[in-house]
Amino acid sequence: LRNLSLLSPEQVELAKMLLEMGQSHLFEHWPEPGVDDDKKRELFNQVARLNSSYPGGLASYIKTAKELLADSKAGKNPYDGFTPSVPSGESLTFGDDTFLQYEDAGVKEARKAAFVLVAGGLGERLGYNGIKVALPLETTTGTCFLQHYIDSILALQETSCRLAQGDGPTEIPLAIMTSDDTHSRTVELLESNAYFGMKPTQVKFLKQEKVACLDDNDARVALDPHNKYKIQTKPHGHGDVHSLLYSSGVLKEWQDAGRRWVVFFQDTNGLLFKAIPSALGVSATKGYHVNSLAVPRKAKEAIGGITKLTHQDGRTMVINVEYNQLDPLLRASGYPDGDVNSETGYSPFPGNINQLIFEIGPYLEELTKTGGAIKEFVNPKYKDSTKTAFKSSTRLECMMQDYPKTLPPSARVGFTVMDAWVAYAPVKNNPEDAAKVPKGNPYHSATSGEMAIYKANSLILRKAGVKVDDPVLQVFNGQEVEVWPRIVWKPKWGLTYSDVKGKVHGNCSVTQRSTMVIEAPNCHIVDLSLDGALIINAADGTEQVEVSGPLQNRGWTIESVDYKDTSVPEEVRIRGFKINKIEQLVKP
Ligand code: UGB
Repeated sequence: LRNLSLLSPEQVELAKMLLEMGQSHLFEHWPEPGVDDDKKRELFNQVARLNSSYPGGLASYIKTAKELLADSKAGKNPYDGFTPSVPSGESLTFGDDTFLQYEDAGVKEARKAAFVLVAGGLGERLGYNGIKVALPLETTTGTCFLQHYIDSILALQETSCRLAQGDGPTEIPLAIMTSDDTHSRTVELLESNAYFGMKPTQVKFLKQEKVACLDDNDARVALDPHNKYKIQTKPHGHGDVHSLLYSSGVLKEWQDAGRRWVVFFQDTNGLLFKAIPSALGVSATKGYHVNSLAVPRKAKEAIGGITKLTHQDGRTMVINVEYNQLDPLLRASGYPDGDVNSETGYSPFPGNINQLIFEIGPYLEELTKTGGAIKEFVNPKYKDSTKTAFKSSTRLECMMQDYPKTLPPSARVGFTVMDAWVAYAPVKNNPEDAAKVPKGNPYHSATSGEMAIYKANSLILRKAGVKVDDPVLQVFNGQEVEVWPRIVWKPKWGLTYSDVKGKVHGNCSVTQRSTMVIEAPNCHIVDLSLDGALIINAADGTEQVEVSGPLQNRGWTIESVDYKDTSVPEEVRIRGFKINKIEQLVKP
């Protein structure tokens, strides 16, 4: 109390709130006024930040924490009363007529979309020291994820706005959620690369704040073990994106500008823009308020499963159930074997890839009610079975895909399943963990992420009529992968399957050892037979370039690299190979 005079009136109110919420330990140890006064004020500045960055403030955080910790101690299952069943959604086959119709509809709709990249996570599972969006998605061109995302959005913008002939919005905005762990490096990556061609005003940063850690079941806020004037904090999870879009006013701004869709995506999926146009088409055609993109998922694979949950009281929802909860939920609900593959070789529950498309109107309406707060969870690691003490402090967490949990049953929540080869190749696992993934399940490593790009592009060209040789199997960093010809193109060349089909003519073929890089947006491939490396450089965008004939050279080869070899840069080591550029033909 003697210290109260050090604080501003707002801080005094916060101190009272903390006392009421059982947090007196935060300042009980304070020495008399005159000692460490600045540090005491600093603690309250931090309290004010924690209070203002959480919907409902710190009091609400502590109250929810107490409830969730009590539920966790009692072993309460969050899915109590719910029975899981297989939901029905739209299932697309890449390249067929239905797919093409959706793709067409999606491209037209895209100019009314806004994109949101959640990139606040450091990717501890990957064990990479930099920010994940700076990693190359493939090392043939070295294009990083962030550049590829921006190239894709700009390609969508160009095509979509051209089709609209000047009607409605002309720019597609991008919001990037960062955190203290990633913010400055993300800004720097953009600034040092002229925003990869996007206007700086098109990009908005939303920085998420960490939340207070908790020491015990009474939700006593944890002080930093090395600084008794600082509250220990940890990330709250990607679910923060909703409250940030709401509190920053960005969502409202987008709606006022006539936008209709928000498309959320994660930091390292080099395939996702091949799936976005058609998925957006599904949202627009079916009028989905929420559309989750999904892929067939192997039972127990470490991605969430999209599940229909029916409550005893009749409520139903279609929601992602995290992989560690799906199996026990099934076992407790009359599926004694839990999460197992069906005769298709996949789990009947499609895998959530956390690429979500929301319709802005209903989304903003819901956030106006909730302030963007979504259902949280807590995952304390207890010292023993009495569940009275934690091994280390815990905190509340939230996930962006839990947004539909608060929606009324009238909300139109759907999903779109697409083959994984064309929609999902994240880079999440380090080489050691990836090598331990059960055979047949995806590695989700830098190795598999890069090989997936070549496979998808090869298969798309095959569908478009090119004779592409079969892949060979090779092992890199202990992972056996299919090595297809290294075919890479810029989104402005082949944004959609229709674009690709329209630019490939006659009898074309590509051998397995070949590399083909297409940068020129208006390049046509005519009767080309390639055996080696061919680089088609970006000419003036409008200029038509034609590439044809038999082309042969020594090409580019792939050389194994050991991930333990620290003389090789980390982004190369984590994929287990490097590209040796021996000989190539450069056009035009
Ligand atoms: N992220 C943030 O922006 N802020 C945070 O505080 C945390 C993360 P992870 P996760 O695609 O396979 C998700 O760590 O959370 C960003 C789904 O929950 O890569 O383990 C981060 O930068 C799961 O259902 O994934 O699992 C990254 O871009 C499944 O779909 C993104 O959030 C799984 O992804 C995801 O973070 C998957």
